[in-house]
Amino acid sequence: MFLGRAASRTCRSRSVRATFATKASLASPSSSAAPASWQTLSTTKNGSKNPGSSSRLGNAVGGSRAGGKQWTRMSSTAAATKPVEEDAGELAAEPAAPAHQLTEADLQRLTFQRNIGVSAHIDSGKTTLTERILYYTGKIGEIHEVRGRDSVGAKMDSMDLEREKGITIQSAATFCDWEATNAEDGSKQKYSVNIIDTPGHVDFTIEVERALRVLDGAVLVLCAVAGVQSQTTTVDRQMRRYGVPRVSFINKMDRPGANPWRIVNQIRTKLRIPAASVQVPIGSEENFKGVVDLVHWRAIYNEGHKGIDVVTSPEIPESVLELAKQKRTELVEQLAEVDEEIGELFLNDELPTNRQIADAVRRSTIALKFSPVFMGSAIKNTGVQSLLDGVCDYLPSPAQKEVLAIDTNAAAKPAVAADGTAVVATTAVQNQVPSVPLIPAANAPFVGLAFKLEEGRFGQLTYVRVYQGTLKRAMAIWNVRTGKKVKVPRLVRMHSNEMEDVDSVGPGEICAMFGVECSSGDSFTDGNSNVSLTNMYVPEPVISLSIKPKGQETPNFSRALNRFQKEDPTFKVHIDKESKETIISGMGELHLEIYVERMRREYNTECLTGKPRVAFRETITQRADFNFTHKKQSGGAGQFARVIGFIEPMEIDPETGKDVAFENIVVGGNIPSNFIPAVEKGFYEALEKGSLTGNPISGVRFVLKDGAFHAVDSSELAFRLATIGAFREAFKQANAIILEPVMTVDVVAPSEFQSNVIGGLNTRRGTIVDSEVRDDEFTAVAEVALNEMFGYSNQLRGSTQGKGEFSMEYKHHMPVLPNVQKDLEDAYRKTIPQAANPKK
Ligand SMILES: Nc1nc2c(ncn2[C@@H]2O[C@H](COP(=O)(O)OP(=O)(O)OP(=O)(O)O)[C@@H](O)[C@H]2O)c(=O)[nH]1
Ligand SMILES: [Mg+2]
Repeated sequence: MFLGRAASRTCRSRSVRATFATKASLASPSSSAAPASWQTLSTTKNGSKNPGSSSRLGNAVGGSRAGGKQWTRMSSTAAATKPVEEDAGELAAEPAAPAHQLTEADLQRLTFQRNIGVSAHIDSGKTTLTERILYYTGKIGEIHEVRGRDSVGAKMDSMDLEREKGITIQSAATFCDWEATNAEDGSKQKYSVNIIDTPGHVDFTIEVERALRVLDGAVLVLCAVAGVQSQTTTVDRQMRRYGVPRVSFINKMDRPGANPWRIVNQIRTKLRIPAASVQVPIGSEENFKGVVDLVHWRAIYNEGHKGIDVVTSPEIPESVLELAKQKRTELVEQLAEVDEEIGELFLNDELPTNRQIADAVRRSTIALKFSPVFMGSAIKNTGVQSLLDGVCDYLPSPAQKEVLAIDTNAAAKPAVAADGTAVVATTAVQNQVPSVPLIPAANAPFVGLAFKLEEGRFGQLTYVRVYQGTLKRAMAIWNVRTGKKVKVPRLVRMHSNEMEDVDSVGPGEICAMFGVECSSGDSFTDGNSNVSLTNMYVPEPVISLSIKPKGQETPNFSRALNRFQKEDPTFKVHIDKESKETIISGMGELHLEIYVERMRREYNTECLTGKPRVAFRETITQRADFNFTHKKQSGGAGQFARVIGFIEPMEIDPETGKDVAFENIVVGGNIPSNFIPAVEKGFYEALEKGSLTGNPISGVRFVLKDGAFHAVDSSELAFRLATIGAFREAFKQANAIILEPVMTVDVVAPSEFQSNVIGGLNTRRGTIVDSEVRDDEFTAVAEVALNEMFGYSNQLRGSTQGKGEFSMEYKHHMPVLPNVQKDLEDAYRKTIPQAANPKK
């Protein structure tokens, strides 16, 4: 498998004292603020800055645009959804004024609620950290480790496979109550916290994607030795995509070689987020025993069984006093760059109070301008409670996160489906810019998003984020996509794989419903409003393999595949038209391996699989015109359609993620408008299979300029077939090429194996894009074609005495070398029947 778990998951580095490098390059407060990429997300719509409040708990803003985040519109890829309605167009509408107001009771509830995700690179300790959170909040009675000796396993890794492999495969949701301590007066305040622990492995990236789609804030976990790793960057991208503010947590401070300052610097330089530590460690490596809280200027230690007692002291240990002073100054300097109030004080040479610093951290974090950095060791039960306090202090409540929905009335007229129900054209809706603000008021009309599905013992379990209004058991709700009315038979709150029945769930909450059939990404309303939430981004599969059951095929085979496909939009199943084989596709070998194993365990279906194949694509490199007539006369009504236009290469649109487009510029009614959807349909159909290798085609814009029709013989079918014919002809003239997925490969190994590792990557035609040597360990980052990566796990194990680890993720598709293209085309030609093969 691709995930290099050759080495043990524990640290291997030699004991090296943390060196407190302090070369944070801070610009003066008057100079430019946040780096461009981070700033793009923090631009306020109304131009105002820092809308937070001065109270410790923040101002639940009830409909005003707290944080002023720029909405990042996402839609699924073109291949996944085909336009149904013509010209729905983008209506760049300004957000409307909210129709509902928050009541006092809403504010009381929402102010003390947090919805957070725990996300990071693989193995950084997310599940271990979540286990501590559940223990300290009283949700579980005892701590069990991931791969612990007691073989029980962590609460959030509930699947047998997760416990055996020691990795998280599915994200798990839970909720708990945390009594946050007010650092100023020691008073306690209860917060309700919904948590989703996500997997780190990129093969299960959709789990992170959908969690971040519905969460208000996140904890970005980093390893104190490895720092920012490749999946950290991926998770960072996902957080930006959905405008999720984050606090950073440098975990594994007990590891030899732990150096939090190097990691803070990496957050600034590699992730380009203005960040500063709000803590300084007391002791290091095996002597790490607490932190200095730089904001409230006190020492925090963990004592008692599993660190359950938090002991604070105004005495800062002498050994870290100087460093703490210096780091508090650095924190203020960094805040001065992103926060107006601190900036003013800084310019006037005034020192901010603890309260002013805390308020600025919260304001700038919620406004996506800053990430406060906490540190600790989950495994050694140190620093987790102060992180939880930080989540309550600095991350937004559901009322502080702007949520905009799409007005489906404006998007498209509903079409009528075969069963007579009204169907709103999905793509037309998804192409709209969301403009209707949703207000988490309990009395407002209900609006929720189904973000995850699971086949449960009692039917489909649908995870829902309630954005507006209240979801109640036995209530009738409308699926906006299908127009169907459904009843909610059962409503539950999830605690990993356990559930608790509830009668109603308020806005800002995460829950699950039983017995409601729908798809992932569907929006629900109570029928009183016609709004829809944008769906999440779904990456395309990069690898596939053929699969068949061992022995006789039973209904369980297709039952399992259907279920997995419905639950996981990155897992796809199709029957190859030529070979008649069942092909499964996914995000990586591990992804597919897990499903094959689950078929054996959960469906008693042992399967045989073929060699994994890379998901090639085809594209064009130059424009080609077409003028194609489809004509058939065989007695009765004939078929006639002519299409004229061109196809040309198209770059991916960074905003929509689409790299195929259909454009209609026909004037004068040469093709009546009722036939245009058929032309569009034909274009998308033609994209499904390229003529070079039979793989899907991407990167093409189809422009329909002109055509002709016949009053009697023209039909939708004729125009669809004419378009397919036109596309195929033009494709031949457009200098088509084959693209292959290229992966970013991240290898970590002891330094003595560096040349072996680099040599190994070179022989696989890899390009080294980054490398870092620290103490006795190094990281190499390379870009390698996925096709070259088969068997790398064994090679790495062999060349590093089992001590190297690697992970990889999809970067982009790149053209294959000419000789590879020829081989692939020859191989494809041999598989297709003679008639379809003009060269033979
Ligand atoms: N030294 C040290 N090891 C830790 C710490 N936290 C977690 N670990 C270890 O790191 C390994 C991975 O921990 P997990 O909690 O499964 O990490 P994860 O991020 O949930 O992993 P995935 O979900 O598979 O991405 C386990 O062996 C843990 O015991 C820590 O604070 N210090
Ligand atoms: Mg985990």
